[in-house]
Amino acid sequence: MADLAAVKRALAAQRIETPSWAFGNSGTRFKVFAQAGVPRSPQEKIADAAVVHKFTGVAPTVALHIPWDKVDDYRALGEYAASLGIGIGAINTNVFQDDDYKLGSVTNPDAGIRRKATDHLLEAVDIMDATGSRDLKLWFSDGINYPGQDDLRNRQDRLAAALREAYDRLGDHQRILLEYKLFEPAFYATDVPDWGTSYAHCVELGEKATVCIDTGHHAPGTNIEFIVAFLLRQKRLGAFDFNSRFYADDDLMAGAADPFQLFRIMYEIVRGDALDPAYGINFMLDQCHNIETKIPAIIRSVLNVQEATAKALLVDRAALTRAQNDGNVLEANSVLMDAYNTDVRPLLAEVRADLGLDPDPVRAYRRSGYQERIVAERVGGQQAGWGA
Ligand code: PSV
Ligand code: MN
Ligand code: MN
Repeated sequence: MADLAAVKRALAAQRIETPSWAFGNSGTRFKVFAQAGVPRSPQEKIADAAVVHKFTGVAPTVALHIPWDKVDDYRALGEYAASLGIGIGAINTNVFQDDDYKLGSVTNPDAGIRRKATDHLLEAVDIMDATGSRDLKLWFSDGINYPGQDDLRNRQDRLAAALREAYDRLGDHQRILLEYKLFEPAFYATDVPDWGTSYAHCVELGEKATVCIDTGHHAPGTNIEFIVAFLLRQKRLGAFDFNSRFYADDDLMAGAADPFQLFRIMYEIVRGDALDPAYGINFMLDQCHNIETKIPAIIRSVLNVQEATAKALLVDRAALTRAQNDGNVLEANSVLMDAYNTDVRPLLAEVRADLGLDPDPVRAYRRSGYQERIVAERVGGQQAGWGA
């Protein structure tokens, strides 16, 4: 049996980072459905993130996306976040929304455009210095649409050169999180398409470069928990971008489409002793709430990650090891499924009560009046940056 007191301690100590862009309006390339009360500024996104933390107790940092969250004074922005009880998490770069990047950013055949993109990465490290952020999160939309359009191998060399510059600019406590994505917006070949490519670049760079797994960025049927296990073994797993997908990069709420997959991922995290914030994995959400109300949806996502984690912590590891060593296939599988099929909501309610929180954060948010207040106060909210 798992030690319940230890499980509760681990759940209380868990940390999940929210993305600033999830609080803004978003949509698909077909339509953005504007919602009332969405933030009009980075400060208001941070205020909403602080509210998510207030009701969940486990979301004390918010990731920024530059230039979506551009301000004149980043130090002041960091201080503002601190005044609301949260910190600035990963700084996400954006080298995908400029006409210059049609043929790529850091892998563009034009050296001038590569310079511009690389300078943006360096600027992001300046912002990390000013805000106290540890993580530089890099996602490149770079790739090509047609065979022969550009030289696949030269593009890897250009990517490596830009990563090297950014890496060398990092402070001692800072690191790179390199995200991969199978396809989109490039359709024939993406320059960082998979964890193997990201991993190889990270190894080339040095210890401060680690892989970010965005759960929505794989081919259907990919065994993501295997990737987690492998990267943990290599000490190169730095972060997650959690979200759900039914088809491609759907960015739906984490744990909504496939809670069993999220459980299997979190089991590998627990198995690898990597849940504790001291281990250093940044468990981020990267989602868009196109049709549902944003703040309660983000709270719901945090709870979904917590539920998957609680189930993972409840796995009877001794019984599992015994069954595995005995070659008892059915018993090993049922040990895992017993944990997955446990209703952990009462356990999490206890953890929240112990932290002085309402056991039901979504209901508590609805009762708080915050949603009505922002709807009344905020007119003309911002788009997250997607789906114009
Ligand atoms: C790309 O699809 C991605 O997952 C990257 O993390 C971006 O920075 C993010 O989406 C923006 O929503
Ligand atoms: Mn992502
Ligand atoms: Mn994505």
